[in-house]
Amino acid sequence: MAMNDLDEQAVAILRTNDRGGFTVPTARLYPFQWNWDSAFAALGFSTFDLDRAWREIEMLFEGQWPDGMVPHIIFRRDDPDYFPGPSVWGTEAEPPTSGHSQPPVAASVVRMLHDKDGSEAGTGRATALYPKLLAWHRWFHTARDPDGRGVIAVVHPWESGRDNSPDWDAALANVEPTAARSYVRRDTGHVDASMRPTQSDYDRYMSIVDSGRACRWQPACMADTGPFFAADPGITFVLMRADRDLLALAESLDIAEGHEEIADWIARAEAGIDRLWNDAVGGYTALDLKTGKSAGGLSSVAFLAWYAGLVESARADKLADGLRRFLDAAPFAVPSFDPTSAKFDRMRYWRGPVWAVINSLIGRGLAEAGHTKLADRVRRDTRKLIERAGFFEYFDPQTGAGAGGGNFTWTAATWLVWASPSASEV
Ligand code: 9WN
Repeated sequence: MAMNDLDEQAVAILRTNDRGGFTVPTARLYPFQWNWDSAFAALGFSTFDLDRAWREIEMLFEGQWPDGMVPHIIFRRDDPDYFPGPSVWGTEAEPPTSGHSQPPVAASVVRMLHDKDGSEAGTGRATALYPKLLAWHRWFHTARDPDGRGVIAVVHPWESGRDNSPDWDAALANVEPTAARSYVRRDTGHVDASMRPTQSDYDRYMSIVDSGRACRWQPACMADTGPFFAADPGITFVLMRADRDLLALAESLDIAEGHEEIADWIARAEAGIDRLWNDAVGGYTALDLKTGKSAGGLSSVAFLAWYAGLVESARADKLADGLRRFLDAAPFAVPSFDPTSAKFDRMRYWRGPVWAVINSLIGRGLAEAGHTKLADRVRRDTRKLIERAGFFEYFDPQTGAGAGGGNFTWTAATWLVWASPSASEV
């Protein structure tokens, strides 16, 4: 690809955040390997160093648990810059890890790497990863959907990757804040507190970690006795897409194992997703499985329906109207929460800011479904945000200002693979 200045900066960010085969999301604020950040990082590396791209995913799977779960953080060693560190999670895993997962984008990434890498070595690496991916997806479909509803739940807002989204407000309000011990947050030492979850959120996050540790992070115990269990449209859509990509990968690798099982998961999800449709808000919303109540507002992950391959027409039209409403209300696409809602908060993390990685998934889905105008707007805005503000963790949808951490791995990776004028991926 013909590199421009920002391409070069993005490559430098990936190189600088490289810790020897895996990247950190950004120095200091997030000093370990994070699950979905790494998958996106691999896509970024694939634009200039395929070997390094594969390595990122292989190192992520070094943290896989015997039951198939791939944790949301692999610590490898402790670092006082982040809380909660490995001793708080108490997982006894080796290498040390957190106790729950994160959105499973890796299979989709592995499929893309394999398509790009025509070499025999690449086929070998994809073949070695396939059973690990299959085991992880199986874990999600059982551990996080124990009743076979066809929707995937999270045991902690951190598992959704969208920590303080209004999607979790009602379910989190039912969690008793931790009273057991005092703790010191590190995140607000790196980033202004107005751009982070509140103290009340953190007290509840820690309370769920305490209950997870008491359950030794066993899924059945967490689903039954944990204080938080909510179906997530984000993970449900990401996994639906990842299942389709995993099946396509198996076919192109000529692997027979898993075909029927994956096809069943897809069919179950296509039927189950109805449970998350919320006619009042015209979109798919989170569902608190403890109370049976739907979250009352629309998050940007509802617009991953196209990425997941759902094309049912009446609903798709409503969703497209919802997306237009988001875009009319905010100069920069796509706010993470409905900008016309009272809960919208343009600088506070997952309550309003734009995230480049989410945009790349929404944009890809829209383009595949033939919504070319909307897809172009999402990509154009992402490009503009990065050109104006730099490689920030997230962006204010009203002013375009960058927020959260800087020199951010997944923003740089998304630039290289999708948002840059020189990017070849759709
Ligand atoms: C907790 C690393 C991660 C992302 C998440 C994002 C944020 C962590 C935190 O940072 O979460 O996992 O401490 O705030 O919400 O999506 O993977 O970039």
